[in-house]
Amino acid sequence: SDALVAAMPYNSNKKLEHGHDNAVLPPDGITVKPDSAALTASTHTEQDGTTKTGAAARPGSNPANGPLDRVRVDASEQPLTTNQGVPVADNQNSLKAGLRGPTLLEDFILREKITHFDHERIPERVVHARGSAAHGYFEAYKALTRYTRAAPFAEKGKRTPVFVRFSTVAGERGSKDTARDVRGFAVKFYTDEGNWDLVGNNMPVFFIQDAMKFPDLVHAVKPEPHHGMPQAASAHDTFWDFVSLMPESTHMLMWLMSDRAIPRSYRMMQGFGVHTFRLVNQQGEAVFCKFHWKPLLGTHSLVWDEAVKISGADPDFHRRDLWEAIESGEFPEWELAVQIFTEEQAEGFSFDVLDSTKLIPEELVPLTPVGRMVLNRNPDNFFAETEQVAFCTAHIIPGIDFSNDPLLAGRIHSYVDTQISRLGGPNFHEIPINSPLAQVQNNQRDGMHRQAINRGRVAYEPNSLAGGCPFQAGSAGFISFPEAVREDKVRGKPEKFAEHYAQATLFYNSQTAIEKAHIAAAFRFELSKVEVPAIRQRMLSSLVNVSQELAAEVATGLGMTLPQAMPKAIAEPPPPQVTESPALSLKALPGECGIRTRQIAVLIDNGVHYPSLLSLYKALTDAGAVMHFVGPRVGTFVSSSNEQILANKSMENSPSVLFDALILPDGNDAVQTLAGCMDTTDFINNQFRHGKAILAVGAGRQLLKMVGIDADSTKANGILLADSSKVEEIASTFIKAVAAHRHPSRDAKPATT
Ligand code: HDD
Repeated sequence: SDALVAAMPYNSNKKLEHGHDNAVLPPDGITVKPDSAALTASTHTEQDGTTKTGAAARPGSNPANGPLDRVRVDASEQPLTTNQGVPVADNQNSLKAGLRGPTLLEDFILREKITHFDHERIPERVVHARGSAAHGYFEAYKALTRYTRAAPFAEKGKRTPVFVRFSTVAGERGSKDTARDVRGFAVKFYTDEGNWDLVGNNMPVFFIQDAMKFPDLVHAVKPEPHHGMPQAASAHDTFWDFVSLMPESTHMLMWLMSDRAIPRSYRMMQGFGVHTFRLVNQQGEAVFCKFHWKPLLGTHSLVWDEAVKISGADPDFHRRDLWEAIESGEFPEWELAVQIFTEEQAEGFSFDVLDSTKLIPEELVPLTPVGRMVLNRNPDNFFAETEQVAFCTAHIIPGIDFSNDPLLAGRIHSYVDTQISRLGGPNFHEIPINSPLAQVQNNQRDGMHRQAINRGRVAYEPNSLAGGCPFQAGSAGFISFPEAVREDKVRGKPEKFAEHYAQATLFYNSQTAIEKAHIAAAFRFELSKVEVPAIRQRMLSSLVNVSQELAAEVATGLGMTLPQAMPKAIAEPPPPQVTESPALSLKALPGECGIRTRQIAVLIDNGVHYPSLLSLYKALTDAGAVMHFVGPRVGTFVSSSNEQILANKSMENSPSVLFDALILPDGNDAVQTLAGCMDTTDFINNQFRHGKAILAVGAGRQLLKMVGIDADSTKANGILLADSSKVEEIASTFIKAVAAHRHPSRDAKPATT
């Protein structure tokens, strides 16, 4: 019979999968078990843009729609074969001499299958091993030809296909998504003039100034080499030992201890190219530039207690979130903005723009929006695409050039180099996800796993036998910006690199009170895990240089007295031009303040009040939320008026940290049974503690009372009460409360200042 089931993400890009009747249905409010005709009607193609809320992908605007077709494999209605294409008769039994006899060496089918399996794994990335990716496009708002000849910015409305991989840095491939960590934000633009990789992070600065220190940094943060612990965490002695001895890392530590390091979603974080790059126009004139990605959904984060609990409940939290959003047609979107400035301007700054531990405050150089990026298609195959994609900072195109940032210099080498061992040779550019849409022709030949079949007998230049082809492109090709250099060869740093604290202080001073409290709590937590007291002491003495207030709070949290400030590398630092920058707070980017894709849990049990539930369900799904009925178990429940409701989640398999908001529905019997269940208490308490919106309807109010929440006194803070007859009126208030993301005044630990 018909049942009320929660809105589930559905994949409109893919054909109906066998055995998944309901799973592919669109979240169009109440869904009833469909007949097969209705099911077919609700399956859409990717080109059918009207069925999705995001912008429709233009045919061909995803690289996977065209060139990748060549390598796509669909086994539907096909027989099983070996790798040589030989049909396999029996995939259950190896070839034996008699039913109970030895297996024969001759069994090439068994041996091929096992051999391939034995070599399925490739080395994981040495950093950023865990990640998730998606296809999409970049669209230019207007021509940027005044500054750059780079193909993606050639004209208004031009679309360039992209593949984007988000990642954590420290954890291994199978680690959790919600670790406190920097997030990678790597974009591959498949431009007309070759691939451009903008390999950035969700923080605009970095730990170190020179690539020479990168292996040290990574060795310090990775699990300690003697016992391989801790996984995906910086809260251990070797990390804090290293960074406390490297004051240049202090600014980045402020970002890492802030809520930016525990984003709510990849879709809700910024991206930064970090380094200063050059834009070069057709006339060869150059300006400096920094790249910024701004999420349309705004910047939102988890709270630490929530992040810790999510890592147990769903280690794939961010991967799932990105996947489900794209599958359901909620395409994440970012705006690309640039900070453009000249070399002369840069000379006047109190910091050096070649120093990756510094950002350029927006007050000094404002952001110019130049385009938007939409991710509208999930990969078909995780390994082939997400794992094998190779981002390299060396991949730039005409119109983009490097600066002399010494960190960037090391990266230009490192990325290509690492792919050679990770992907097994110099032909990694031929793996479909890495191959440019632009035609490749040169005299490079052979090597492991070569795919191209180069014709002719000429593989050298100059040649006459091939008419001189392929010929040099001259001014149509990539020309390095002819920067004049006349210096001594030295190992050293410019003077301004020695100033390590001004921007750490700028960052701290630009945070709201609650953000500051979270930073102090994060330092407290991380340093509390450090076992050697001298390391805690040294870090605290460095923090004194950032903020006396912050250092004192952390010291109190660790039961320590405040040490002397660490001596600075530069006695009289140049006075900073900017001392507060509101753009550095997460609050600066609230985003579209709706509730699209927000996950809302409704606790249910037998006897729940149906009409009020239905009304809320409709209002919230109409606003774009994803509703989940969560019961003491999964399966069907019966309302007080005898309707069936299907719980797709249980409190056991989906604790409340996975949801953005909670509804406690009306219905005396349901409330009585839920009240007798320990999971209910944890469920409500965590939602409350983490500052999420809660709506209690009718008898549902008793559940709040049961866990000791005085709803009347906290009314203003995202706790809403309503009678069953009034849910329609409360719905819009509840939507606002969910859209606020969090009600931090309820954040009891750490205490707000
Ligand atoms: Fe790096 C991966 C970002 C400094 C060496 N890095 C990697 C990825 C991102 C970044 C997003 C993952 C790309 C993907 O999804 O496949 N890295 C950064 C940023 C840095 C930075 C924003 C500073 C501004 N990295 C950095 C330095 C070096 C490296 C200084 C070495 C000198 N990074 C690598 C690497 C990785 C990598 C070893 C590991 C896997 C890979 O490249 O493909 O080459």
